[in-house]
Amino acid sequence: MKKVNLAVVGATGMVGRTFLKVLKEKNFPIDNLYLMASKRSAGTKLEYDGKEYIVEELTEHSFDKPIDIALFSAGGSTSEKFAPIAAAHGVIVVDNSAQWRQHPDVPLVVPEVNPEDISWNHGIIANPNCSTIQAVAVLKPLDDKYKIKRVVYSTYQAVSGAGVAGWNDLENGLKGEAPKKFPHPIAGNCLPHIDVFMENGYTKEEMKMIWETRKILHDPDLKVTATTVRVPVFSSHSESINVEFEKPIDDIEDVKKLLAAAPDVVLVDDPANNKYPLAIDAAGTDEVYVGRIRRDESVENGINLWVVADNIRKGAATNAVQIAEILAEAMDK
Ligand code: 25A
Ligand code: L14
Repeated sequence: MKKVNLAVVGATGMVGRTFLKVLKEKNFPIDNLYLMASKRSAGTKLEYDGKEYIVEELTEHSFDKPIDIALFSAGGSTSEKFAPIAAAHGVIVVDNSAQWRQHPDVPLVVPEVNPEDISWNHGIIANPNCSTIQAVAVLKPLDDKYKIKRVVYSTYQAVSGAGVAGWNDLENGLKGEAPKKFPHPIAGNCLPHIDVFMENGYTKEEMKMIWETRKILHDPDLKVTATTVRVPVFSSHSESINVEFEKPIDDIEDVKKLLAAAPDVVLVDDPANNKYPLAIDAAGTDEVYVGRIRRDESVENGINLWVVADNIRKGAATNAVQIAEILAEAMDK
């Protein structure tokens, strides 16, 4: 693979630091590495592969130098302003924010699900929402065989999704301190409120799961509903997914077989021995775990699933680095 000039925008954040970890673990072919963040963090020293790098302030001139790929995780407004500037300089941006995900010229990609969409990018590729990534990784092989009719998501999301501030709210809340990031205490609580409320009564996190599932599975009319809940867990999102299919499921064992064979999906489904996916087991790993697979006996062709993944790794950093790996490979040709 050709060595690429890589920029990490938002390098000091929770996701940004994880980019560096994952890049190293995967031995990503880097020539020059540039770390960028807000003015606040400019001058911060970060280590990559035994070398010290100084974080530079992101400006309109940051992409004047030759950069092939930029991994962005600096929030929506930063991506709104700077991703087009980078793209105009010939950089391919892999963006973690929600800013560009629904734009018709921007592919929304989970490499195990729709890698083919990478090729029609116009300089910006969107990384889906963490909750969506782990869901579609599991839904895709089932959709291929049984054709999904309707999906009901209920999520149990870790505080790390809300960055360092979310993490601190749980850590300090466990000591009895008042929350700063969330509107209510998260310790000993569940908050049915992630991102902002929209006019239809859903939260934006719920709507993102709905819109993004349709876009990634290439089914704009797919029936999807969601309730997203913040729970007092540090790392990894858990999800209950109820799915109804067009075609009959003759044998539930076939569903388990399909999922066991799905790329980067791990089947953990042995209830007799108390084995099912757990947030604390998924934390720090790159796979998507699925278990509690059973028929929904209230409908004709339905099943229930329990899906868990590390929201900062597969839900953000790892997925983006996987996209960058495919881009780097294509640059080789
Ligand atoms: O609008 P969105 O898309 O909904 O995104 C909103 C927020 O969600 C997070 C991200 O927060 C973002 O701000 N986010 C985005 N995508 C995500 C995803 N897929 C996601 N969270 C989960 N999954 P974040 O905390 O992860 O990252 C913020 C980074 O963005 C930089 N930034 C902000 N505004 C910027 C900017 N960079 C350039 N230009 C701008 N205008 C921000 O840098 C950070 O890197 P910073 O300098 O403002 O603040 C970093 C400070 O925080 C400390 N710190 C951060 N992480 C850690 C940490 N300290 C210890 N451990 C850490 N893990 C640093 O010390 C520094 O002071
Ligand atoms: O849209 O607060 O990717 O858990 C992911 C983390 C939105 C917020 C996204 C959280 C963000 C979410």
